[in-house]
Amino acid sequence: MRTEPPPSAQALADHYAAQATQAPDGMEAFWMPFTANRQFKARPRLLASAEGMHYRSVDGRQILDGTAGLWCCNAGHARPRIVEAVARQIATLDFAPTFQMGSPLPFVLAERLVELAPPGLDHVFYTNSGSESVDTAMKIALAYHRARGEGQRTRFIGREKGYHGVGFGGVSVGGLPNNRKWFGPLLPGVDHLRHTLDIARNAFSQGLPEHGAELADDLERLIALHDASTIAAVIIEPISGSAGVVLPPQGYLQRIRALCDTHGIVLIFDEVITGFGRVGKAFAAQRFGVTPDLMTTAKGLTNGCVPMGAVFVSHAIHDAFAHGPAGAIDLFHGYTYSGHPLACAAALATLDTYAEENLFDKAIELGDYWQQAIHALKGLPNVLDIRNFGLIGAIELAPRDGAPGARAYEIFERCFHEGDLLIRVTGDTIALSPPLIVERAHIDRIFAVLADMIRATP
Ligand code: PXG
Ligand code: PLP
Repeated sequence: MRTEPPPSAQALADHYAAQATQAPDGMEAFWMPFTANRQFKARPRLLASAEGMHYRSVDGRQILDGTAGLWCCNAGHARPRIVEAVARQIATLDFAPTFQMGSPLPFVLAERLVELAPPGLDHVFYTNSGSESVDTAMKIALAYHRARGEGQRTRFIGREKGYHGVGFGGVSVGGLPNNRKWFGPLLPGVDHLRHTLDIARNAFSQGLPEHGAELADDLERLIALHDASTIAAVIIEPISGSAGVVLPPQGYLQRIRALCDTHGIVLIFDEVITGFGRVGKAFAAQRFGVTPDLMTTAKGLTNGCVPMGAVFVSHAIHDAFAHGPAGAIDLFHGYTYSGHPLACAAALATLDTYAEENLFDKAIELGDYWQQAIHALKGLPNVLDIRNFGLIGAIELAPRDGAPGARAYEIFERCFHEGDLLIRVTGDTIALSPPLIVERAHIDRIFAVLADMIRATP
């Protein structure tokens, strides 16, 4: 009996590469996340490759990336250092446990990360995503209070319009009704601050809005209602991304910090989007001069190329766990893939790329240009508000009567199919967050295409 020789490694690699760049034969089995599956599969938008500021679609078009993937590819795509580091690492050590075992890279990376973080956030707990970072931070806050003998502090305060990922913890403190209403009662003992979007007073603000710092006093209302002694933590995004870019009014974050300090409440900043250069410093905490006790990150940590998240932990919180006997486990929490070697290699090469190219300065260097370019869309049909900070922007459109979200979705489709531009929409808000390697010519193109598509969409 003759058997075919097995295909060579090279032939197989060619086969995988071809498969990854062509439209797939069947699309039914993949249940796509946060997607209108039937609509998408009837007219797919498929990306095959990426380099620098651009994707290439499976039909061979160059698509300008106006969103850094999903707010994560801050250094742009296929950066050589990162590609090389990940390729070498997978051939050297593909996996190593971090429960009662270790390997060098998670330690090396954590030292690098705490150098970048605001002073005092000097420990790092690894996760695989923003959602896991949020779950982790919430559990650390609870356990911290318990370790200090204040185990009655179990309540969490989130905020309306907040997005903290999709775990039960994150959905419970989150404030987006569609993400909550399907999933039952969620975590008990959660309350929400009012959001800070006030288009009536702040429409077309350039940078941080002037009005609304007093909304931070809403925390006093919740403290009066529940009593501070029951509250473990407040979790907010310095800038809400997913809700369509909601900015903190000037002075708001400082006021929240002061109230948390007065009342012994842990302050968690969710910097999954704002971290790693998006607003002109490593973290929004530094740009705004407000340091939280716990800081959740993911996305830009590895430039989006290997899933990874990290929770930054203050000295005081970390040390509250270090009082048991030497053989006692600090924290009964962790993921199989916490500190995965491939993710660590990707993160280290990402941090080097950010540093070499001074990418954390870009959102300040280009901030005025970006601001002028986006605000030039004021006056186009249906544009109700424009918001910007760092290299983030949002254009709020009037919803169509009886069809909320339809207008923005149509603009999104047109940008992709006709304008070769990737944008992001939530509801009737267009959100933009280009890779930090963006140049003025790209910014010009993003807003020229967008203006055309907004005009073309009744
Ligand atoms: N917190 C914040 C502030 C986020 O923005 C998460 C947590 C969850 O991260 P993971 O890695 O579990 O998705 C996020 C994620 C969008 C969009 O278009 C935003 C996110 C994810 C997908 C889409 O606004 N943010
Ligand atoms: N479910 C089962 C049955 C498991 O054994 C584990 C981990 O060992 C998990 C879930 C959690 O997986 P992960 O650590 O990847 O989050």
